[in-house]
Amino acid sequence: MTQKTQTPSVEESYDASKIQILEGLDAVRKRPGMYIGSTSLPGLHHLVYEIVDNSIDEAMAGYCDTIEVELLPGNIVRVSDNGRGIPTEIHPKAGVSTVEVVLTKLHAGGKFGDGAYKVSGGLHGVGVSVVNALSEMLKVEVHRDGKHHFMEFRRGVPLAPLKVLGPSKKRGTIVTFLADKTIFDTLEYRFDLLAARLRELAFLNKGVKITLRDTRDEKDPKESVFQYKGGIVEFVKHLTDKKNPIQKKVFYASGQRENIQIEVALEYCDTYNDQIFTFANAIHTREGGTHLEGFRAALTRAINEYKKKLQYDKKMEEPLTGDDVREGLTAVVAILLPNPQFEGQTKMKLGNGEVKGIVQSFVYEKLCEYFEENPTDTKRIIEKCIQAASARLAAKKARDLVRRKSALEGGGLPGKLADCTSRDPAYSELFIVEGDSAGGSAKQGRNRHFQAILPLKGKITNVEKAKIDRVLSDAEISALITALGTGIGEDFDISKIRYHKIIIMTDADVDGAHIQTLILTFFFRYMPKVIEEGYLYIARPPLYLITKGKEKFYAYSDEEKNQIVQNLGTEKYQIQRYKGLGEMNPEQLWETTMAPENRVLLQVSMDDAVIADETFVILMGDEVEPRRRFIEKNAKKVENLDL
Ligand code: 0RA
Repeated sequence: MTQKTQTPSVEESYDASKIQILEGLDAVRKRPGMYIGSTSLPGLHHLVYEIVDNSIDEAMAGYCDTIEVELLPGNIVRVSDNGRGIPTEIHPKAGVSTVEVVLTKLHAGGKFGDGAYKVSGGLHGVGVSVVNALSEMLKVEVHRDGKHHFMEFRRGVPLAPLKVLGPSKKRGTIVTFLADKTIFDTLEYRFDLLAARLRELAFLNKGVKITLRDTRDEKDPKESVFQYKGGIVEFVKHLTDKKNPIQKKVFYASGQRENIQIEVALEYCDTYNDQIFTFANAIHTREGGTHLEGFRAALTRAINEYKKKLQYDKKMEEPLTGDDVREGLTAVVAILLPNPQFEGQTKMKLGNGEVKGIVQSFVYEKLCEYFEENPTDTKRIIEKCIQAASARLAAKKARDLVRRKSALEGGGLPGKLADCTSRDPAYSELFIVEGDSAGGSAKQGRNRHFQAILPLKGKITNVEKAKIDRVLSDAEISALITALGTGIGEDFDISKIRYHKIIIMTDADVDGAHIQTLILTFFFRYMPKVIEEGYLYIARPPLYLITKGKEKFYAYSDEEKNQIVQNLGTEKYQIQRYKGLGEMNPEQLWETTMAPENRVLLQVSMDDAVIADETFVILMGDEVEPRRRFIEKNAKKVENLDL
């Protein structure tokens, strides 16, 4: 796996004798999920990562600087590196080549003996033999000791022993495999998912050049090259690319404490949200864990200390909270440790208890040094945190006011909400509708038993560019929050949500797309749980009405329109292009966009926080085309959802 920093000495070098043989491959084919998590898309991608991780190991040991991943026609994958190459000599215990041992025996890495960081627990580092067992075909080429070696397998079984094809001046390993279609649901690798992980690996392994090439469609080849000399500093710069940093330079620290390697980079921007990416042995710990806890504690403590030291206490007496010091923060925390324990629902939370204190004292020490040496950046950071605290206090006042007001009004719902009669959230839907006129049609056209309508006037505050107190004072947003029933910020409680379908219904024009984006951004930033739970949808009103005599056809895309027109042939028909929801009468709106049996809903999903965040920056930009593409790509089409 992708860990370990210690370069083995000559005596310890990985010779054939160190390879431990454990067991055969039948178990893997019987229960693939145990080894790679699933046999769906994530499991399929895991195969690629498994091989790449071995190449990364070579890079970390200082023997490899170039890795290539190719998606070939027929969904064949090739991973090449210029590392040492898998050892080729006859394994003393097994009596066959070490290549064969590595490719056929479970956990025969041999690289995780004493002294090396190893990944245990979770699904990581299961070994290339698992990939072999789950591949219909696998070929391995090793360039080593001046020779070009070759071996081939079918479902993990060797076709012939390792042979020499000829001389070679190169060094490295090339693995080419075709995943077993009788095991995997799909063999369609996704370029964007692979690219996101390979980019991450390139950031975490500074200097290593990783190329992803896709020639599955020979007519449309794609290629991305990831190489970052600046490592995680460049990672942070990449994440803050479209934002305004307030520091002159990114904070960076690296070092070793006890047997843990720690690397931290951070930068504050004039934004209001935080993004902290944590890694343990190059595994993205999405659920955080002890390294994150240590980092957060150090940040809060160091900033409060310098707030006092630089006499900012006169300006604000209150101590800064964790939320205050994280506002506008982008950070990457990457550690390497022996025997990581991965916990949590998705095994993406680091559990090693000792890590918290070690990371905390290291980061605290390095931050204090930085604050001593960079007074300008330090002042800006502290002032930014103090602003966050003032906004927090103001928002609390505003919230208290809202609470008191709603207590006075008996917890009343917003005046312009036309609520449904159902009180069962699982059955209730909220349509967020652009404009009063479309809102009027929707109110008349709906099924009032389970459909509620909230018309929004104009454009809501762009939450990307506003502080929480301004966001909360936006009348449209506060009506939305009240209608949802969840509360906001520290009050937020998903279990109080009043509707399990929240449907954004806007015009199919530029303004509509903008409003849609503003609403999406609000949920993404302030109520991501709503998206994660799968409660957020986008309605797709038809673009065309085609009438032939008394018959009506609705088309939701240009292709559909063309299809309908083609089917009608030379018959007489009329086409009306809908410019807005307002052009439809209540019955039409119901029939085309609201009725569960006819409508097209897109479920909004968040696949990867990094991809999502990047795209939200695109979404907030002025260009409509990338925004439309994003929405189409990320919204899963769920037709006839209620049937
Ligand atoms: C076993 C031992 C050594 C390297 C590897 C396996 C190895 C595996 C893969 C898979 C893809 N690329 C790879 N590169 C290396 C240690 C080699 C030595 O001691 O010379």
